[in-house]
Amino acid sequence: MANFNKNWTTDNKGFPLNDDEVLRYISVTPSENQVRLANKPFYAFIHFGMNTATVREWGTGNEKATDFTIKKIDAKQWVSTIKSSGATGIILTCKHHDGFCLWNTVYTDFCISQSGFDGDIVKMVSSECKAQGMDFGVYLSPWDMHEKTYGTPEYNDYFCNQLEELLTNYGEIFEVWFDGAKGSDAVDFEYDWERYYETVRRLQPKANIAICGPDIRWVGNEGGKTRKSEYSVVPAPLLDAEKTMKKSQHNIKSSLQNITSRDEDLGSRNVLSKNANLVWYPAEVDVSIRKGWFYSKTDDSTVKSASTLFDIYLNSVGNNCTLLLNIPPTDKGVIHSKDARVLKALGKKILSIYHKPVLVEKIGELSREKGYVDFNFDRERKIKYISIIEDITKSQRIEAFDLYIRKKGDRFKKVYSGTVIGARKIIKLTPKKCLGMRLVIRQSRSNPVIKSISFYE
Ligand code: FUL
Repeated sequence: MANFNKNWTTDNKGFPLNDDEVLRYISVTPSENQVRLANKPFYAFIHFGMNTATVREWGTGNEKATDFTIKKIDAKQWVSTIKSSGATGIILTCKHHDGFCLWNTVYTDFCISQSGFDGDIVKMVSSECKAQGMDFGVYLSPWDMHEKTYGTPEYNDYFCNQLEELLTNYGEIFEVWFDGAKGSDAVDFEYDWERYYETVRRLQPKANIAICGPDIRWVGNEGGKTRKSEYSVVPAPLLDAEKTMKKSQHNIKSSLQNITSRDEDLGSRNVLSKNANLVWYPAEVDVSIRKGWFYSKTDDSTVKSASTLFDIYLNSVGNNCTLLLNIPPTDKGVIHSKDARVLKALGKKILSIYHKPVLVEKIGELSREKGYVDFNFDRERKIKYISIIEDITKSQRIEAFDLYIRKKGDRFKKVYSGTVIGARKIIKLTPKKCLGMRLVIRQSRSNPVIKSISFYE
């Protein structure tokens, strides 16, 4: 028999419901920018540049601008194809580690205007995003294998000058992606992060700064995996996790800090209690549709299926993370038809969840009088997806919950047990006939505040 009398209002699984320590955790809440991103949680990466022309994942630093032999791109096709997947924004690799700039920068000749390509690729893509109602963001690699000032204080000027160009000439920027990757043979060099952040805040106050930045953390892998409990309130030292280690995709072991973005538990009470400073730092899942980040014909057989991508969507967007899906255009300047087909199918799958809810209920703060909430359907339904959204402006509070279906004769059956919720939890059930459902919160930091819960068939 289901025991509904043991819930957060009664025993809270033995954890304090409200004490100073709990108040310390729930006092940590997102910025306006972080809330905005949580409401548009799926966007795309475009890796395109010198490596597309030379068919590499990482350049060498010895390329010449004329090695970029690509003569045209179809930015309209890039944006419309990505839009068909349901993504709402695009982050372009304006400069990858090789240092080649896809815009007409005045600070180096190693850029698109010296390559024989007619146009400014950052302009082309950002304008198309604007035309098609998509957000636009920039990736600018701090590690630069080509720039000769790299490793000296002048490089910080160079980097900030380039940031200024990107953040003033291309409209509104929704996210700035600072990559921590660095080759193991790169010179030791401290980037002036604070100055980089100040530049972004000054020129694009609505942009979130990701990875080596204070707004969005790296989920810790590039394979689309997330944790059982993905927390947004985490210890402040995690803000530096990506920038203090010399890491690369070839050398990913970190021993420099005692908390890393790869740890399984980043935000339980046990972890938080040991840290004086806490921050709101939600995770982003970056994953490529193919094996590599840049296009290579040999990867054509590695394009993930729409079902795999949909599972990644459910595990990221549906697990308190944002999803940054990489789609690398080919050396012909288009998104490959194989990728395009999969993206369209993914868009359909995502729409199929949301298009016809059986029931949407706004809830608000739950009171202590009753430890659970009931939902009644108009008739017998076969529920397949449930989406629960916590009001993250009140922090992330729920730590454990159960879901029951209600059948004829008020018979309840547990169908799901979960831990944290946060910005969005999407639960996928094997569809079971029921007349209603019951949500039981088992453990929470103070009273839960649920924005909404939606049921889909
Ligand atoms: C990594 C880089 O080294 C890869 O080339 C890619 O850009 C990925 C998103 O981040 O750190």
